[in-house]
Order: sequence, then structure tokens, then C-alpha cells
Amino acid sequence: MPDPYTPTPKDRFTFGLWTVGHTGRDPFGGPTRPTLAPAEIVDLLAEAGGVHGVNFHDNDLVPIDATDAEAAEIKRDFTTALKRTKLKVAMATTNLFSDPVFKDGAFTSHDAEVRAYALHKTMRAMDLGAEFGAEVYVFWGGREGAEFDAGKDPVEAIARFRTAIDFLCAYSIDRGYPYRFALEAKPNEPRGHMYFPTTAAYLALIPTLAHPDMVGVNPELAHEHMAGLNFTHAVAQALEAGKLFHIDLNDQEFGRYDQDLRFGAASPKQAFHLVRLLEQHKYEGFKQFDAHAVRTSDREDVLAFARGCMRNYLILKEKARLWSKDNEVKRLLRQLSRASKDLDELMSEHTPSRAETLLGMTFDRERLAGRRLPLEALDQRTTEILLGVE
Ligand code: GCO
Ligand code: MN
Ligand code: MN
Repeated sequence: MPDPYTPTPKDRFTFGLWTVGHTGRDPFGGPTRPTLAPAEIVDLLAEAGGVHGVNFHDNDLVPIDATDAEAAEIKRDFTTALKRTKLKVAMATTNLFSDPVFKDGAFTSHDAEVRAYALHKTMRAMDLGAEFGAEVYVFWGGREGAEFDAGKDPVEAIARFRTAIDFLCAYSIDRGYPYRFALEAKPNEPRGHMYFPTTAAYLALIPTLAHPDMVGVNPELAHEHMAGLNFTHAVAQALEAGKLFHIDLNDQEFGRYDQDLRFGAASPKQAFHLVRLLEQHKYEGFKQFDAHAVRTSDREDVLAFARGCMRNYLILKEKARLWSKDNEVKRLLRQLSRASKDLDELMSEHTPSRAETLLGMTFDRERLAGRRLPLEALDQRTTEILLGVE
């Protein structure tokens, strides 16, 4: 029997060049793994098996100080590797955080020349992504924030960010690119505090943009968990708004520094509810594993990391299927939901007469409060399904 948890490109799993290419460097120590060229990273992903595509920041592919000749050679090797492995480029993005020029922000910098450079660099990065067929363009504002609020008016910073996104939407349209923009929130790291700290903050910005239709969000599990928030609820809000354009999957203990663990490694129950949500609502976008193997890993273990991310998603997808057909789960869910066509109709939209009807109703609070809500039983059954109890 074939392994049911073997991924295929149809699963639309993707990895960034910076994820499996991570050298193990952290703020306390140098690399533990060799630097791989982009083409070598593509080969590694092909070896992992079943990966749909690869994503990059402009400078993951072409170093910021590469000459034209160097850039051409890297691009040639990368193209050959993509052809050889049949991997696609799914998403592209801009590195607006590594170079010291962006140390106090890119689109939100106080310095007009830095803001101009950020636009220039992003337009070029969009050209590069389009050259390789990227469909989604991600914006993660790594340095858009502050340690101290004395230095910058956050209202002005937010307005500057909006102006930049409006400019770049128009650029994308003008060039005929197929991009959909996905805004990625993070509460902190590398800045002490980042503007737009949560997915919900970006969802509130989007309707104020000049081209709201082409902009959605790219929520990341680790980022909401760093702030102690429920990721599944953030994704649900994006889905409900039709704005889930991309997703960054990884894992993270709540309230810690940025851990970027293998998907499913730290909080399998949260990951389960997330996968159940994505599958139930038929999310069809790319699922990027934005994480890296731990510092102790060698190449073989990096492969285990990449395979583990995809496998855990597929295992949780199967668990979600079992959960929804489980008789005990079904029975408990029936007890929890008490639908009423008449009442739903009455509450669906305000009319003066519906309001009058509602105002005239009497409610037996004691009877309502007395209804059973067997949530302990449901969560216990969920846990048992996850732990493999029949
Ligand atoms: C992080 C972010 C990044 C972004 C990437 C794409 O915590 O560093 O998640 O990995 O996703 O820069 O824009
Ligand atoms: Mn992250
Ligand atoms: Mn990310």
C-alpha cells in the first residue's frame, strides 16, 4: 500500500530558499551548515519529494551586491534547476530588512531617500519574481516598527506604508503582472514592536487601499503565537473576508522568541484545528512552510525537517477527515448546535418589524442556561483521535 501521507505537487506545498537553505546561524552563533546556492536548494527540495514550488526574497536569489554577470549566471543555474526538478516559483518577496540602510524602516522610514530606495528595490524584485512566474507577492515589513515610540509618529508611518502599497499595486497593474499581494504581520523581532502586529491589523488596512481587491494577507502561525494569540481565529477572519491569499505554516511555543519550528512540532492540536479549517473552507492557495531545521541538523536532517512539515499537514488532514465522520464527534456536535430556521430568518437582517418581533419575545434564561454543552467530552474525543485511539 502506498504511504497515504506522501505529498504531491497538487498539495501546493512550498518552501522559501531561505528556509531549507538556512545555515543554522542564530544571534548567538555562526552557521552549522554550508551555504547552498539557489540551484542546490531547488535540488534539495526535489529530493524531499512532492514539493510544488519554491519562493524567494530578491536577495536569496541574487545577492544585493551581485554584478550583472553574476546575476545572469545565478539565474541561469536556477532556471536549469527548476526545469530539471519541475518545481515552480510560487511567491516572491523583497528583502527590506537585512541591509543596514533599512535599519529604521523601509516604506515607513523617516528618510525620503530610504523610502524611494525601498520602492525601487521592490519594483525590481517584482520584476525578478515575474520573470520566474511568481503569482503571489508577499510584504513582510521586518524593520517597519520601533523600539521606542519617541522617534516616529505611528500615524504617519501607517500612512506611508499605505502610500507605498498603493504605488506598488499600480506598478503591478501597469506592468501587467499577475500578482496578488499578501501582507504578513508579525508582532516583534527583529524590531521591538512592529507596526501592523497582527493579521487583523492588515485586514483593517486593506479596505483603505487604492486597490483593495488585489491585496490580501499572509498569516503566519509563529507570528500570532509569539503574541499569545489564536492563529486559527486569525486565519478564519482572513478566510471569511476572502483575503487568505497565502499562508506561512510553521510552529512556535506561545509567547517565545521567534522559533520557526517544523509544522506540527510544538502545538499539534492547534495545527489540527488550523488544517481542519483550511480543508473545510477549501483554501486553495499556496501553503508555504516558513521555518527551518534546528541548528543541530545536518543535510539529512534538513530533509527530515522538510518532509516532516508536509507529512504532518497530510496526517492532520486525514485526522480532520476521521474527526468529521466520527460518530461520537457527530453526536456531540448535534448536542451543541441548536439551529432554528425561523429565528435565523428573524435575525438575518434588520427590518423595523423584525426588530419589533424580537423586542416582543420573552426568553427563559434559566432554561437556556440549563442546556448541556459537552465541550469537555468533545475535546477529549478530539484528543483521542489525534493520539490514534480508535
Ligand atoms: C520572519 C518572516 C519571514 C517572511 C519572509 C517573506 O519571521 O522572518 O516570517 O520569513 O515570511 O520575509 O516575506
Ligand atoms: Mn516568521
Ligand atoms: Mn513568514
